[in-house]
Amino acid sequence: MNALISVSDKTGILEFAQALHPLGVRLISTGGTARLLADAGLPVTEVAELTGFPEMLDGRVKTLHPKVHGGLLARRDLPEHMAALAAHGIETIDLLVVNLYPFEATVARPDCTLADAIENIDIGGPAMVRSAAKNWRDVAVLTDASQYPRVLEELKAGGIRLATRFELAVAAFNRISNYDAAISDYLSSIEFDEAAEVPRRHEFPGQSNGRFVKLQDLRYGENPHQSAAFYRDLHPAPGSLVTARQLQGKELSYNNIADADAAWECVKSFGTTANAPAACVIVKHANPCGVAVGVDALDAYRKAFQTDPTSAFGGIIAFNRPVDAAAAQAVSQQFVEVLMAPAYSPEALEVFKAKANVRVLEIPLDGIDPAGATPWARGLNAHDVKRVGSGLLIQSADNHELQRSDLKVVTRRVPTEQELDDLLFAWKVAKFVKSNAIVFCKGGMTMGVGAGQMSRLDSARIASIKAQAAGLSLQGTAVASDAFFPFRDGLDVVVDAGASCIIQPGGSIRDAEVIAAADERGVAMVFTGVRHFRH
Ligand code: 93A
Repeated sequence: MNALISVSDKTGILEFAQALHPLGVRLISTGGTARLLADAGLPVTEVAELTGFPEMLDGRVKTLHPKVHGGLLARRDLPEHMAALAAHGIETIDLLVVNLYPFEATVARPDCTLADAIENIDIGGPAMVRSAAKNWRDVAVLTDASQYPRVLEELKAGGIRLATRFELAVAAFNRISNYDAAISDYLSSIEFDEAAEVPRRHEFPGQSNGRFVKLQDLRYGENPHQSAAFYRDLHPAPGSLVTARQLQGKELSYNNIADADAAWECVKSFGTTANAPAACVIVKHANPCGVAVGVDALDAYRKAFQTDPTSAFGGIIAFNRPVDAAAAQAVSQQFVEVLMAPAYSPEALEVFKAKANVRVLEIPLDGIDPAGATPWARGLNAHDVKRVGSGLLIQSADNHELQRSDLKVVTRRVPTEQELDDLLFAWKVAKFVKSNAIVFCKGGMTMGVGAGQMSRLDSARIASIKAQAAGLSLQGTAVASDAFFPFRDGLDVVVDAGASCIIQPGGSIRDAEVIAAADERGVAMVFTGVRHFRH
């Protein structure tokens, strides 16, 4: 049995080859790999010896030869194929072990030049992998070190199973497809400039072609009669949900993932660095039902929970801070579906051990660069995609961040500093509440959330009813409305409920009427000039 081994990442290859040798496998290898094996005392045939051609053009042509591709592609069940091999003195290659030039790692380096990238486009490797994978019935193709142990085990047990060969071929084509996508993404993302040492990038590779990698099949979709799977971008943004590590708990469901994303994106909007305020977001059915900032994770959680303890039951909870024992203790008092945080103290993890079903996700935030030039670098989605019938709607994601200086006071009464803080907090939350959104806040916590109603008036009423049900007083609260009030009636409802100040985009043809109503009721109102519909 002939094995051709040609790997850039040499992890585990020596051990693998050392295990192949006593099984009677003949080792054929390219320059660097051959040297490594020979230095360890293994008998190796150099590809150059096999082909009768030296590696040439700085290694650009090593394995591109009929002796290699004939040996990989010949069908062992076709006498004509075998006769052709014999006529040309070609031996079969039965096992191919290849991993490719590190293109992805090369272009991830900030100082990568176009020439570096081009030199790292592997040609011969993918060609061999394709040949072997096409001929999977006769050739086993390994493209990742994680596959070595299983193949070895099967070889020792008498031979690599057909099902395994097929699986390896599928993995091989996936690898090649992702590799080519990385090349295509990189090349389409650079601004060509003959003189530039390091080319400028429009966007991070992976954003341009929208390539996805399947993470897992899900048990079902939004409902049990729907099938579903979870995919991630080829190059996920740092700190995004898809980079999560599940530390314990049941398998994530489709709805868990959707809700977790809403909670996670919302909590990240309060800051991802160590000096950001501690924030906690509790989500139910894609809407925040409690959001708060506090002196620490525990304080933020307690406040967030107070908003709507009824809805928080079975909630999805996210923190932008490490969870310590105190916060873990508090959270473990309630029924929680999913918990997310950048880190957990060992004591906090101990607390959840007793609650084996709780899905605990750790999502590091340290890869995010808050001052990054692209949304990707800032840990944000660049695009938002929605399926419509047989089409797609694609938009740039709603990454707008309001600054204090963007606010325009439109009423006679000017908000106090405290009110301004509450207004900005309410606005941040409203962005993550489904439209129509009305959010009452005070002292860095939500006091009433009205979400997803067809009329803004109903959202306002619901927010106030919910605050009452939770035993919270809306006196002196700040209210955010994700889009303008089309009439004064919505404003009257929130002021009747106790609001003292309002933040909204403005822009209605009846703005004058709404501003006059605010003045009449003695409340302060600011316009943002931006709206946050979320459907
Ligand atoms: O430059 S190539 O595209 N031309 C080739 O003919 C070729 N054959 C194998 N690169 C080629 N390879 C790649 O060389 C393999 O995919 C592997 O990544 C690498 C192993 O080289 P070495 O054994 O010299 O370290």
